[in-house]
Amino acid sequence: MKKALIMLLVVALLAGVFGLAPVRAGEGVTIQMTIGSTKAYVNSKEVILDQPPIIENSRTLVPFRFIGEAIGAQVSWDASKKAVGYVFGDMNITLTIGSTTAIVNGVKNKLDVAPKILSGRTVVPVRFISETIGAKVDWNGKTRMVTITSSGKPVLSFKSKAEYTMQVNVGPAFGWGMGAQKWADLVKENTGGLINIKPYFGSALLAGKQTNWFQAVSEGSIDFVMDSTINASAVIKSLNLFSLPFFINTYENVDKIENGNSGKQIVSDMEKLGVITLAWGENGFRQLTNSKKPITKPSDMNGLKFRVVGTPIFVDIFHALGADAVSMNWGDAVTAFQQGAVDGQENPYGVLLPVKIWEYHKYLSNWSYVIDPLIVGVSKTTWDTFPNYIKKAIQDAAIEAAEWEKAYVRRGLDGFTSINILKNKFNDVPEVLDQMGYVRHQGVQIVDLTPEQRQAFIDATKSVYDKWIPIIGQNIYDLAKKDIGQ
Ligand code: X2X
Repeated sequence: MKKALIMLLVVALLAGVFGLAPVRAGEGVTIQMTIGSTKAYVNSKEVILDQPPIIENSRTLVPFRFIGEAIGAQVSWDASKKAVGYVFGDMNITLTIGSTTAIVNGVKNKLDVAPKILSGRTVVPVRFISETIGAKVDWNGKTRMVTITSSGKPVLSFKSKAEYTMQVNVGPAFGWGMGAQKWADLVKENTGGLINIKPYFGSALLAGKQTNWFQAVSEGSIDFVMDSTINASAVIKSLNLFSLPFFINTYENVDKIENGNSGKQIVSDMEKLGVITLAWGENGFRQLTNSKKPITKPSDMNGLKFRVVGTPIFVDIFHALGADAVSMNWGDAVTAFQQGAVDGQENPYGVLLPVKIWEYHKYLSNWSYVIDPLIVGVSKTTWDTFPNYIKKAIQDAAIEAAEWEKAYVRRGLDGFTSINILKNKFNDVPEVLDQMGYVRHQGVQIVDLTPEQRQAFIDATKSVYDKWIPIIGQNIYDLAKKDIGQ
């Protein structure tokens, strides 16, 4: 007892000499550091750093021992592995010089920038360390100061559920379905089997009612989702932006909207109702197919009956074009094609190939009238149960799976861009690289609209804009136009 007291005194004295007030786990702390400056502050007390913080790839790197001790972690250095270790409560963090993979309690997290040695001093990404232990990080761009606020409370141990559910409307043979499986597989791998997500294909948890996914994920009765924005657009009105006919015409513009201010607003609309978007996937630009005749102008659609998703804007679009529209779940749609209960439908190439559309429809018009992104997301109820390192592992996997999935469904439809991403980044060369050519080869007559023909469709669907922009929100529409430079 006495010995311990003396030890404590010695430590306190030494810390006083070195100017660092020791912070024990359990105590709150505020740490301030400025890029390029050796002066740092721990609870307002000045500390001199042996290496000033630097910025690399928009991330701040700071001396590893300083940050560890300042937050109250036990710090270690393994010279043979060139690895830095932190123990904070029940959390064990390992970073390795030159590696963008950090290990937290056996779970892999991706770093934007690797730890490195600068003039003999090891520096580590400060945001990662801080957020992993649950501290808040503020960056002041003007003063170039990073402020870390930690409650000092070690994170409580986390217990995972045996299975987390994932909603997916299509089957596992679709690019979208494969993307969902890839996400689940990556999460399992990166968490060392701790997080086990099971995709329920064909909207199995919703009895096939694809337009109910948002409600289920919002309530937390389904944990994860990789599903179409169309299937959520009856609830989240701003999602109808993607279904405004002939508005978003290129892959470049889809990406700009998703990553732009309009996309952020839509994500925030969903988050308010308890669905968090981790990445954007893609179903694709939707094309028109039918069993009766080539369609080059709106009047060709007169008297034809098309299956559409059960979300109101689609009925409006088809009625504006003079066609008959029937809302139907995807699970019933294929039977309807088979039996000829409908004459046509609309879906992207990524769906047309696996469903073998040529067995039902011999005519296709490349009209790309709407784009159908996928939400790669999670219920807020579920998300809030995860410590940061689990969240990070799940988000890293979502981004990777979505990048693969987008490239897979776009392959051959955007020149060589997506084919090259698949090959170079994922070492993946799918059997069919030319999706359109493949469908044509199956005997489908494919129509490409001339600019004049396309204009006739645009003109015929103007009324949809008048009705739907106020529903979507004029502000979102304006933001989207700005995002794509219109
Ligand atoms: O039902 C459809 O058409 C599908 C598979 O594309 C969607 O889920 C939106």
